[in-house]
Amino acid sequence: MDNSPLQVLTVPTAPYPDQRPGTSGLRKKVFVFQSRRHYLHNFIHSIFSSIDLRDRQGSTVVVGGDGRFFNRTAIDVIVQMAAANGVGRLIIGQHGIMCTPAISCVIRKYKAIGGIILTASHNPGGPDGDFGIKFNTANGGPAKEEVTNKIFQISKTLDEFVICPRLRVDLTTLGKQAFDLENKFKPFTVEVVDSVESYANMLRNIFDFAALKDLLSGENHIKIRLDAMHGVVGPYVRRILCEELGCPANSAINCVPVEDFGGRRPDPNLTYAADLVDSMRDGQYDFGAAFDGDGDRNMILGKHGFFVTPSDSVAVIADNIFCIPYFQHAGVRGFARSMPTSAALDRVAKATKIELYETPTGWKFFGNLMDAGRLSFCGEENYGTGADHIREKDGLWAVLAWLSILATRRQSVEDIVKDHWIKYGRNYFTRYDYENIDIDTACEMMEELEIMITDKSFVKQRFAVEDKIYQVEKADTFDYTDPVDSTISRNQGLRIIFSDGSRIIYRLSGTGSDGATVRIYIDSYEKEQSGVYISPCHPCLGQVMLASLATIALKISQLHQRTGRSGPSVIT
Ligand code: VG1
Ligand code: CO
Repeated sequence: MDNSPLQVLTVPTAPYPDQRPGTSGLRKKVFVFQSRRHYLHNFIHSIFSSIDLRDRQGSTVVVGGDGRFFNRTAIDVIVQMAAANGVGRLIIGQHGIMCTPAISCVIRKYKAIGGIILTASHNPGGPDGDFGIKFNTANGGPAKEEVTNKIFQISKTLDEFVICPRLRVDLTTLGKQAFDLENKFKPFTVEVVDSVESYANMLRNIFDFAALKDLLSGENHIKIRLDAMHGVVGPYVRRILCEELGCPANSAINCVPVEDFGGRRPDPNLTYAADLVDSMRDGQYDFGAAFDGDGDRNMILGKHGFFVTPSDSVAVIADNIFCIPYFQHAGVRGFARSMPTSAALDRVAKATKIELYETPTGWKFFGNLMDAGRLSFCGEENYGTGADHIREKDGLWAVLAWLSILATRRQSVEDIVKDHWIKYGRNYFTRYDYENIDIDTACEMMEELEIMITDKSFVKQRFAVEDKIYQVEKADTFDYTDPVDSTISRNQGLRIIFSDGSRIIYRLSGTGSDGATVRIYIDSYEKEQSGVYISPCHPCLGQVMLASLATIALKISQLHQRTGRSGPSVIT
């Protein structure tokens, strides 16, 4: 065996103009990574170069992914490039697998300078699907815009990268591996860690596992069904819910991570997790949940597939937050939601006199508030829920939060949600996604809309659909000033707010890989205890209730005329 130190090579390369990270990382079709020479290398080099050399030398970095196609190839390259870039130690999940919340946890635990997460989250996987790279910083959260802008700038001018091409790491065996590098005094080490352990330990300190065990496997236990959608969360569900909390093995489905997620989109919503909803209809299970590819999102269902909208889910958890021991000890400093998320949480914040923050879409904005000790619990309409135990949204945490509420209240999911509506009134919410729209068409629409709605004459305009009339009260582009460091993030969505408090929001997604995705978010608030709002929660009731506003949203934007589409790709 050749024991000579590993050579560090400098390789010339040409920059790419399109490596701008989106809402959470860089996402592209797999073939882009495969077919464009050094596409992956360039981006990884840009990440390392964005970190000051003094911080990078000898530092610890965490690496893991959701197991999708290209994950393994990417990790091999990252290891070789981390070594060449002066990183001292890599901590990698066994087999290169680790869910996004666990990576956030491990970054914090080992005081790493950051982590690289190989995932395109809920986007499809496999050779024809998407691949993605998220970069998280020392707080465990997604890199802030200042950092992602720097990465992008570097990627546009890069002309070489460094790599240790002969370095080979074994990701199957737990433990440390050390490598001697040419011109380096200290060996470069790779520590392959159990992907679940640190994260499970953390959860044990947040929740009352004895109470959860009783709920799930005690004498009067409830029956649950969890769908990991062949994403990374499967092994976590098995170890924590089945082995430790005693759920029977058949309560967890699709728990083996596969490279193409079984050909399905690992997106926990009523469209892509329809199988779970169907399997719950006959009332066999009291509680159901699904997760996305990288395990940071969750969808919550009650018996018979009763659907809890993510905006309601965050409000209900907030209202029952002291069912979770962590908050009994740590207290609650603040709540937050992303701007397009319904205002259900605001009502809880008001009633409990807890500060409420409204941020742009994307978890990085919450992280800053958490680091400053101003935020404890938050969520997004897009199936993201989480707290300040880490700096990412956390799918399994949300499930254990709900189960803690069930264990304390011993009521059904449906009763808990209905009680909530009776107490606070109900926020209806729906979202239309138009995927794969021509980028120029989408940008032109947003620009024209902005001009139109920010014109003084737009306020007070009335829109009528059938017998309903809505009058514009306020319209603007959402610009956010971070309350901690005063950083301003502009153009985070266009808002039209009507005099009855209902809203229409237009926003371009930052996570697609092909063309543009236009999102239209619509919500309204109903305080009266009419028959409608206590009637069984039909998953689509929000859509029915908000149909007039949707018509107005399409009329104002002329989206169908502009794009030739006759309807959205997905309705939430
Ligand atoms: C979407 C969601 C947002 C989420 C982001 C990353 O962003 O709307 O709530 O934080 O994805 O989630 P966008 O820009 O497409 O609307 V994940 O699970 O991809 O890390
Ligand atoms: Co995700």
